[in-house]
Amino acid sequence: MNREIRRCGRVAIMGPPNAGKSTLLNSLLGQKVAIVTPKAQTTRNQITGILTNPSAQIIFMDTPGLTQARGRLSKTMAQAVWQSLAQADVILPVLDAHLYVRRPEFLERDLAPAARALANDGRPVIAVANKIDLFAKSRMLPLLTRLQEIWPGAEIFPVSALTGDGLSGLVRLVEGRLPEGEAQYPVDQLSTAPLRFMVAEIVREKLFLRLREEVPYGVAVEVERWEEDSEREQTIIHAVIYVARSMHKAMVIGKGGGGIKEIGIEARRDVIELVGGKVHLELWVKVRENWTEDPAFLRALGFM
Ligand SMILES: Nc1nc2c(ncn2[C@@H]2O[C@H](COP(=O)(O)OP(=O)(O)OP(=O)(O)O)[C@@H](O)[C@H]2O)c(=O)[nH]1
Ligand SMILES: [Mg+2]
Repeated sequence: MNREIRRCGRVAIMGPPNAGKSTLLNSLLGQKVAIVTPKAQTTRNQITGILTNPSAQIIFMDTPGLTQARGRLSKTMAQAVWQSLAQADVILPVLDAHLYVRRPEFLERDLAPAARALANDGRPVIAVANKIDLFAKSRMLPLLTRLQEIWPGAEIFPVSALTGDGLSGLVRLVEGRLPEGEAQYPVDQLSTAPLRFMVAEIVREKLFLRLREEVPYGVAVEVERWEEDSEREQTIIHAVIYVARSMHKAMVIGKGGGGIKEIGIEARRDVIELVGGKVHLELWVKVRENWTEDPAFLRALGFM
């Protein structure tokens, strides 16, 4: 372990769906560990991202967007949020500042409950006002003032996770709020997520980007086979795409298999970046009616 590291702690990145939590995690690490799409409810699990600087190790936990939990899958997603909150030394609520610049009347509704819940918590709260690249600087001050009124216990920090604006300052601020302690992970470790999970997530990202309406929310991906083919010097990966309804299978496969082929091509590109070398990625689609309500299957997929 690195002897210079004096601070180490866990930081929960949490907030409404689509606020840019996963984008923020990836930008902070300078590498993609969490999938990102324009659709709400992309993240389903706690995703750990470890940032090790010369003097501190920050263990970020990206979490699913907080919404009204309906059904078993969304309940397990909510559990991932509460578990992360319980583990956190520092709490990092992420807000879509652009949304609140346009709709200031939502601020009170969205923030006041969290501000109240954490008022006597004692842990540092750094509220990240994200997406500042989307509006004029002149609109910033009124927003930050209002945020501070609603959440007096929080330090408020404006950033753009997309452009990187403000991120180095945010890292310094977070570092200063961490407890003292030695690094908990090797300095070159970026995440605790297994490669199999990351590959399944990459495939799910491509599905989310392609599918419409409710279809992506009934999709799950599991890597079933992972083999190193030493003769051909390639990694063979078989992944199964589960859909919750039989009519969704045809939508994933697409006309003449075109849809699934495109998903395979796009996913393979990212998988190569992740694992290096040659990759043979095969995708199958299986119907599993109502898997989102099946606790045993959810556990098999790695949900708690
Ligand atoms: N313009 C702009 N877009 C952003 C920024 N941060 C995130 N986005 C976009 O917002 C959308 C949602 O980003 P995600 O990172 O997936 O959001 P999330 O909070 O992780 O969403 P869930 O996992 O669904 O809760 C994507 O289209 C991102 O490209 C930002 O700083 N500026
Ligand atoms: Mg996310």
